[in-house]
Amino acid sequence: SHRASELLKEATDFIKRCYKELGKTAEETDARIFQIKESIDHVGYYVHTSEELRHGAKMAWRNSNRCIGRLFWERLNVIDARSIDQPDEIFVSLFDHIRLATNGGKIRPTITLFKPKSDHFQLKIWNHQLLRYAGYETDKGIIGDPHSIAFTKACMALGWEGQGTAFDILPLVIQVGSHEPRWLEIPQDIILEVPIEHPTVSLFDSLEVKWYAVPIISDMRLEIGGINYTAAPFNGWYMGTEIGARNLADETRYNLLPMIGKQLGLPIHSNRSLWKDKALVELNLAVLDSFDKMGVSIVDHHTAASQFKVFEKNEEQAGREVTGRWSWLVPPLASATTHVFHRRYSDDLVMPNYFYQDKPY
Ligand code: HEM
Ligand code: NRG
Repeated sequence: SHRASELLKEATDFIKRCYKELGKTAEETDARIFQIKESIDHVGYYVHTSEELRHGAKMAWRNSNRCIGRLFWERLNVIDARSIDQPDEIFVSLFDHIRLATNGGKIRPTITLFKPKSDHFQLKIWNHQLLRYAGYETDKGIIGDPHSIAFTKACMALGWEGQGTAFDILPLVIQVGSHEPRWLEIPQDIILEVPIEHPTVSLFDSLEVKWYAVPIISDMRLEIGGINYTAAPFNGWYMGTEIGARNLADETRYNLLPMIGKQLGLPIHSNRSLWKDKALVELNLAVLDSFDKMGVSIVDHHTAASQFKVFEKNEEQAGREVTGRWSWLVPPLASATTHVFHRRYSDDLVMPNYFYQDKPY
């Protein structure tokens, strides 16, 4: 069939690239491709070896055009959870992921791979990230993270109730096949959070601002050699600006700059006072200093850009072209002080890779 020949083509492309990078012989490569062809002919799919899975997930990180953290692609910790398909066990592996990745603050880049999508099985994780704050629309305006409003409503429709604070951690929601989704609260003791405080001045009046330690993207699909891992939560550590220049600062997110401007005594009615710029710098200093004080891994944007430069050099030496999306790679603060600003990247799609998927709610 068309589907089978498409799958064999994707698989063959992947195995050739993967086995070459792993230093395997032409005989091994050909034998594996033959075996995959047989499998596709007989059952319509094939199963990755753990070595293919491990390297495929790393290649996909290396090919993530919007990611500035790719220098460390070879150091991805890959957890093979393909033997698991029961909701209770799935929740346990997601909790394990949070605990192992958090590692007391010394964050380990980690991915957990569940059974890929097939005619018989499909796992969907509804959460955008395993750890994320709820957002509520109230009479007095939005409380919490506006980014989470739709998902928070879905959780509440399933029977979840939040505390109603600006920083309620959402529950995990998973769905197997067309069964009803199931939700479970994440145990407090595996959630690491960092109170954000400036080393010398009070930025937030009486509001207690915090952020969670580990960004674990859980709504993307990993495609390796034509096989679709629809549940493949992955994490690295934060770059400070993600929190300090976007999550806490965007007008459509926590929108804290006006409060900070007032706290700092800046003339917030004059654009030319550059009060937003000053407030952003102090907020970003506070984020980095707070993570440092708690011993939680985080990278500043200058260091991240230098690391990305090393990645570019490494890739050139390996004979691979670096693909990238400029508009995402350029940090949202001090952009032109990083080399990324001053060069171009071609945004070509290279496989394997991570993809967005439709939201189930
Ligand atoms: C995007 C940094 C690890 C895959 C990003 C972004 C940053 C970043 C700053 C842009 C996010 C945004 O603007 O919203 C880092 C750092 C890491 C890291 C500092 C530390 C190790 C990883 C890992 C993977 C990965 C382990 C996958 C295995 C991606 C992908 C995107 C991305 C797929 C695009 C996400 C989207 O489109 O929403 N990364 N990353 N990154 N990163 Fe990384
Ligand atoms: N900007 C998002 C997270 C996106 C991915 N960033 C990473 N990924 N650092 C936010 O929550 O702010 N990672 O895998 O480390």
